[in-house]
Amino acid sequence: MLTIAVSKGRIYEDALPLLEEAGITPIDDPKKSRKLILKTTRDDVELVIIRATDVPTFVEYGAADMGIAGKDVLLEHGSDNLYEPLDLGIAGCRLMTAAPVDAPEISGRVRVATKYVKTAQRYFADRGIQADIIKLYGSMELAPLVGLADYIVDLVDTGNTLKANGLEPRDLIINITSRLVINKAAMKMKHQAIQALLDQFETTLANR
Ligand code: PRT
Ligand code: MG
Repeated sequence: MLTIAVSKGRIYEDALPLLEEAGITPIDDPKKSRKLILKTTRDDVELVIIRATDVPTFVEYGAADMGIAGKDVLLEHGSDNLYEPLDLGIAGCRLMTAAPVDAPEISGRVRVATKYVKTAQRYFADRGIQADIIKLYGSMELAPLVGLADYIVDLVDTGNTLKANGLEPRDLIINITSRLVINKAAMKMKHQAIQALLDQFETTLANR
């Protein structure tokens, strides 16, 4: 049995066509079902549906053989215990700093609200900027509006969320796509099945 960890939102939507090309179609629709383990049209493959940020943890510990996770989540998780053999090119966005429209550049210490604490810390440190990072779990856009922070670090796709809250994107930290990650032991123990799936994904992506 091969277990693949996927999160329910946009990554799942974008991953579905890739999985289908490999003959993997979930029997239940995770939007309608409360099941967390989804059987598929391949009896040797099941999906586990988890939070996006939990995907590297499940794969690292071998609770899933492989998973699909955003580079944002992988950077923040920061594990050397995963193979990351393939950029799936799906669920693309940008990790950026953002600030209120027309707010002046801040000299000296800045306050930054984000759920990407480690990545933001590294980014500001690399630039020699003193930053106090405030960890939030959501609604980052609110922080500059209520005086909690000068900047946020968050994912930007269309930019509509920033705009709706009077914020503007400032600096690009990194372009984000989703990656296939594989448990190291599974890569040895289930090499044939995993390699076959990898080849299939690569072929599908090459034909896009
Ligand atoms: O469990 P949780 O709710 O935190 O995760 P989720 O349900 O959002 O997970 P899922 O499966 O949707 O995947 C989240 C992953 O999708 C992220 O880790 C990214 O790799 C990727 N992704 C791509 C995005 C976006 N684009 C994106 N735009 N994740 C979030 N957003 C949010 C962003 O945080 C902001 O609030 O969308 C808003 C910005 O969008 P625009 O279009 O208004 O700019
Ligand atoms: Mg979400």
